[in-house]
Amino acid sequence: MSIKNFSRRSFGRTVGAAAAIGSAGVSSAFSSLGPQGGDETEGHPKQNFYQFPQGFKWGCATAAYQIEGGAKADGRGPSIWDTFSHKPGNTYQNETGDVADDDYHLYKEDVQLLKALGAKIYRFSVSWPRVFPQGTGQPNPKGIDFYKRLVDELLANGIEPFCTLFHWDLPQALQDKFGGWQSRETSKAFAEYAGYVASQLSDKVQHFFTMNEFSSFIDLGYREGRFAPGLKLAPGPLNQTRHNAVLAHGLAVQAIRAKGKPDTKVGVAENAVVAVPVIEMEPHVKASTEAMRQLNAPYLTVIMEGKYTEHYLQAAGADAPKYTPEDLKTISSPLDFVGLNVYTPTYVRADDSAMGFAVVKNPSSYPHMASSWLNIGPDALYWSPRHVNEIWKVKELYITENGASSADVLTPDGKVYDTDRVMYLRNYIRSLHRAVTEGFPVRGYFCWSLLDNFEWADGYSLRFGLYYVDFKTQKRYPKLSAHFYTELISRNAVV
Ligand code: GBH
Repeated sequence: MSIKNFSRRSFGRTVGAAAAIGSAGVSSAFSSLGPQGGDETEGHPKQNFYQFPQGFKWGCATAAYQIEGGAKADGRGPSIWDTFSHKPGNTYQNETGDVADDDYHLYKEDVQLLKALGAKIYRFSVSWPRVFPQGTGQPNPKGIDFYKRLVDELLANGIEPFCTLFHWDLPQALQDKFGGWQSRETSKAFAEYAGYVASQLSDKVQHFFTMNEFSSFIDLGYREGRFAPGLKLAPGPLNQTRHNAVLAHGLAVQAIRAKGKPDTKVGVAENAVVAVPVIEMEPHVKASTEAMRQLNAPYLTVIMEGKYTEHYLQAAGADAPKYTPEDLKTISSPLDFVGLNVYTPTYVRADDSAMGFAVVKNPSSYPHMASSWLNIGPDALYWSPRHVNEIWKVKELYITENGASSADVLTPDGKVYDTDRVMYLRNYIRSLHRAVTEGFPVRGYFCWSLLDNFEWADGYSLRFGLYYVDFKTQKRYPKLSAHFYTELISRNAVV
């Protein structure tokens, strides 16, 4: 069945195919809430104020280590997250990604879950140590073959694949040999790997992201030690490590262009700090624009501007990274699009300091989702694309992640009423609608995430999926939010 004649009548049946893994189907699971698809007889408003432009793309995002499992399958080498999660005390109840959602074996069912939502795009990540078990050298044919099969399955179901090359699962061999991102040897190895994947997949994948979220894998992994590889570097080595990561991104952009098919598109997926003005008025708006540049200095700003801000270099002093002018050119290699992962706002006000802004600390009463860091601030999904577009004039933007954790409860009859996640998504996507309506070039949105999964140091204790996963049986159940998202996609409007 093609995606075109994917009517709500056939909807239940499509998911029925996935019922082997326990999904009852989104519509049938919530049939008491009314039909989908929205014709006027069904009591919905005739005109939806939050209508998105035709062709806007909706989908979901995942990451290899969080969903695949199959940790030792078909010659996969260990990653730093295997090592880190297997060391007691590093993750919630010492949980690991050994099995996770077992998507390595269940990917066909998971593609059906995407299709049941009506998703047109899917952002997955490639596990580097599946493809190069030792980080470099001989590729493992069975590793890349998995992604070829996944891509074929997506395309056969009318879903466009978007490929992320690095979502934190660095081959352990490169950590052992070079100290991981502490060395530019790892940056070079990343470019080789990226070029190889592009050469293998770009006949069917048009969009590649180099890295996912520099600050997460560098600052949490090499400064705070709460993520793999669990290091706490001093400021000098830390800044050099950050530099090696953005350099790796730039080298990979060049390698993908060299090895991929001519019309291959390259970008990055970054959780840029989102500076939101405390009040939408001058001078706070102006202050938030400068804050956006300064607060992202070591990552997105240097990628977009080809230089570190003066303030960043001054503040680092003797701890500033060492680099050549050539490095900066490489780091700022032109991109086809920018991906933004958006979760929380950072409030900013104008002040009379040299930089003209101050970050405002939230009171303890500030509301958050199940993850204590996940402060609720829908405006972030307006300001992130606005700032990035106004400051750096990008061609295209994607929201590469947005979503929320809830304390989901599976009822005895297999339902999950995640009203808080629906509230979160509805309000954030309304803000996105404002950004799109004002003309910022956002082309698509990837909800984080398709499935509950291995939430890094939080193990399986925090759930971000549109589908609930029973990790004992690997059964998937559509949550209320899956029903909401299906309806949103089918109307191309916030519901
Ligand atoms: C994304 O990061 C990731 O890309 C994705 O893999 C992840 O599953 C998803 O968010 C949900 O968390 O432990 O208090 O130090 C979002 C940015 C950066 C937010 C790290 C959480 C750790 C907070 N994340 N941060 S804390």
